[in-house]
Amino acid sequence: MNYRIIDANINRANEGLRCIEEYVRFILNNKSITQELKNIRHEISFFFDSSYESLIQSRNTAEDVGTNIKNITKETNQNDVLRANIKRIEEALRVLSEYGNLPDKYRYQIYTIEKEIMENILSKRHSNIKQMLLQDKNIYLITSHDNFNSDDEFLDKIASILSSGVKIVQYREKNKPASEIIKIGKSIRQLCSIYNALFIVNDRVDIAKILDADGVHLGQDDITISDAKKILGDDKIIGISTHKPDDAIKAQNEGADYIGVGPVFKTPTKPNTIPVGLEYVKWVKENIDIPFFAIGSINEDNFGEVVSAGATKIAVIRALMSNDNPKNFIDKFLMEVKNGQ
Ligand code: TZP
Ligand code: MG
Repeated sequence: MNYRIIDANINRANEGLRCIEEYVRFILNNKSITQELKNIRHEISFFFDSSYESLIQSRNTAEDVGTNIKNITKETNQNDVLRANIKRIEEALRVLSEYGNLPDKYRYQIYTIEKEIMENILSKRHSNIKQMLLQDKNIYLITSHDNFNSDDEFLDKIASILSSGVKIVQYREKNKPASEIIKIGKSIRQLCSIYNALFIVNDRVDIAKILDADGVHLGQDDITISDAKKILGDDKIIGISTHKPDDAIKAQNEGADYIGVGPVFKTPTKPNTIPVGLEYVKWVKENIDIPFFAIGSINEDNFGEVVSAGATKIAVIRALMSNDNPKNFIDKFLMEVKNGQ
């Protein structure tokens, strides 16, 4: 065995592994990949452990003809550092396998980890974009076809609310057949595009996909966030209703882009649900990092309390759908948020 080659490449692999471990740990905050990298480092050291003394004795850095050769790449940002170090590890592991019989499985593990890291980076990038999209959305319209005599009347109301400044709309329809939901959904989708508003579909991930919605809103009993991502991809917004701290923590851990928080007050839309009250709003404000919309019978008379509890975003049905002057409601709420901050 050529100990100088082995020694140099163990060091090279370890240094590279450490560099990417720090990236995964402190930039991506990914615990499982961090652990995998640590395990590989330890296993490689362990594999060559019996040769440790010979390896150190063979070391002659002062006379290494390679130490004066300049680095070809001068890494300029964190992603370049990451990429260069992944390549460094792969090369070092190849050398260790050729000259020191290190099993190839470690190199293959790094190839898989490289893919996982890249997917993680992309998904983080998508999350950041979605957080930015949600940032200025303070009033979320949830549609209800109840109390409208025709589809046209219903769509006109949505258009009037959009023209009053609402920038996010959820099409919620529990009673119609899929074909009709798709037909009406297409029209709402178009209206949202015209008014530059986000268009979200309630419950139905399949219909969100068909309508090329900006996202889907799930309930606790609907398909999971990760399954919704499989269908819609990483760039679509996924929101979920939550009713207690455990729901909110789970949603955040599973990668929800926002949560609904409620029902804050008793609402006829959910007649059998006990309201969660303002306490839960306060808890979410203090403990959850993703955007949240307070929901459930929020209106002009009580939104002050909701804002005082820490909400800057609300989702409403009646306060907009049954309001002859949606602009007035929107302006007053935005003023309340502004004054409350
Ligand atoms: N989820 C919790 S409360 C609610 C939903 C869909 C209904 C909200 O409607 P309103 O008219 O704002 O009380
Ligand atoms: Mg639902």
